[in-house]
Amino acid sequence: MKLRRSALVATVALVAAGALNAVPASAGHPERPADLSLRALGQRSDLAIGTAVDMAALDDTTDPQYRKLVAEQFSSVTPENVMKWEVLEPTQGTYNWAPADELIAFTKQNKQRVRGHVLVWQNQLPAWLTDGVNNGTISDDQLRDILHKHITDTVSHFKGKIWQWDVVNEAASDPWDSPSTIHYKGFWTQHLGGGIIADAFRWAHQADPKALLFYNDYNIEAFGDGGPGDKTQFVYNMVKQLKHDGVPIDGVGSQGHLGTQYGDYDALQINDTLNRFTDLGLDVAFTEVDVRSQMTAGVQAGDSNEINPRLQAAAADFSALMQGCLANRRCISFTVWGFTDKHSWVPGWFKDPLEGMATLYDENYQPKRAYNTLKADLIFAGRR
Ligand code: 9MR
Repeated sequence: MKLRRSALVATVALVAAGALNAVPASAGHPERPADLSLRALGQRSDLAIGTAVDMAALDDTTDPQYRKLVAEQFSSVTPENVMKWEVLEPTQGTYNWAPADELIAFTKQNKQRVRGHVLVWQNQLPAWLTDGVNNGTISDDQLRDILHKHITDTVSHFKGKIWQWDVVNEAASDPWDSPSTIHYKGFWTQHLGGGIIADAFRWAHQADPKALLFYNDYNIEAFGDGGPGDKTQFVYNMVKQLKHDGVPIDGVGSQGHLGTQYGDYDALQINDTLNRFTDLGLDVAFTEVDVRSQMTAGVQAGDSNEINPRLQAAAADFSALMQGCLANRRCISFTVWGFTDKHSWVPGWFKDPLEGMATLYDENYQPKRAYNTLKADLIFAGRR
C-alpha cells in the first residue's frame, strides 16, 4: 500500500514537471532526473531557479533558442534592465511600462515568478533626475518626494505580479573605496541620508503589502574579519537594525558575481553566511550569479589547457553557491545573471584584461560543466 502511494505521488510529480517544462515523456520509461530542466529539478527542493532576461534577446526572432531556454529552464525571471528608472521614466512624468509588461506577460504564459529589479539604485537613473539635482533645480526635499512617487507608482503598477522586489541595491561601499571603512555610498544616501533606506522599504510595502522586499548587494557571499572593512558584516548590521526597527524588509539578496581568478568560497562558508542572515528572521536568495574568467590569448585561441581549468573552477563556484543555498530552507531562489555567453554583461564591462565565459551555456547555447554541476546538486538535494 505504502509503495503504491509513493508511486502515485511520483507519477503526479513527473506529469506536473513534464507539463511545465516540455520534457517529452518517454512512454514506459521513468524520466531520468538528468533529463529534467533546472526549473523542474529546483521544484523538488522548493527552490526557484531564475535568470535575468535581456528583452532585446527575448524579442529577437532570429534567435529563438534564447526564448525557448528562458521558458524551459527557469521558474523565475528578473528583468535585466527594463524595470530600471532610466527605462521606466525617461522623461519626467511619462512612464514606459511596455517592455516590462511584455516580460510579465511572458512569465504568465510560462508559469514563472518575477523578481522586480530595482527601485533604489545609483545607476541607470534618467538624466532629467541627475541633471536636475546637479544644477540645483531639484532640491533634496523634492528629490525625496520624487523617489517616494517613483516607488509608489512602480510598485503599484506591478502590484500582485512581483514575487520579490529588490528595493535597495548596492548601498554599501567596498573596501577599496575611500575611506576603506564600509559606509553608505551612492546618489541616494549622499543626498537623502541613510534613513532613506528604511523609508524606501516602507513606501514599497504600502504599495504592495504582499511582495517580498529585499536588500540586494554584491560581495556579501561570506563574512570577513567582522571589522570595519567587512562589507558582509556592514550589510548584516544594517538589516539587523532595519528588522529591529520594524521596517518591512523580508530578505537579503546576495548577487553572487564571482570570478575564477579569485579562488572564492566553499559551500560551508556560503551556507554559514546565509544561516546568519536567516537567523535574523529574513529570507535569502542568490540574485545575480555568474562566474567570470580572464579571457587570455590562449583562451581566445581555443587552447583547452587554459579553457578546461576555467570551466572546472566556474562549475565549482556555481556549485558552492547552490549547495550553500540548498542547505538553508530559507534560501528561496537562485538566479543567474544571464544564462548564455551570447548575452552577458561581463565582456562589455571587464575589458582590461578581457573577462568572459561567465554563464551556464556558451555562445552557441551548449551547456557547460557548470550547468551539469548545478543539475547534479539539485538532483542530490531533491532525492526522495
Ligand atoms: O546587466 C546589466 C547591464 O546590462 C547594464 O548595462 C548594467 C548597468 O549598470 O547593469 C547590469 O546589471 C547590474 C544589476 O542591475 C545590478 N548588479 C550588477 C549588475 C551587473 O553590472
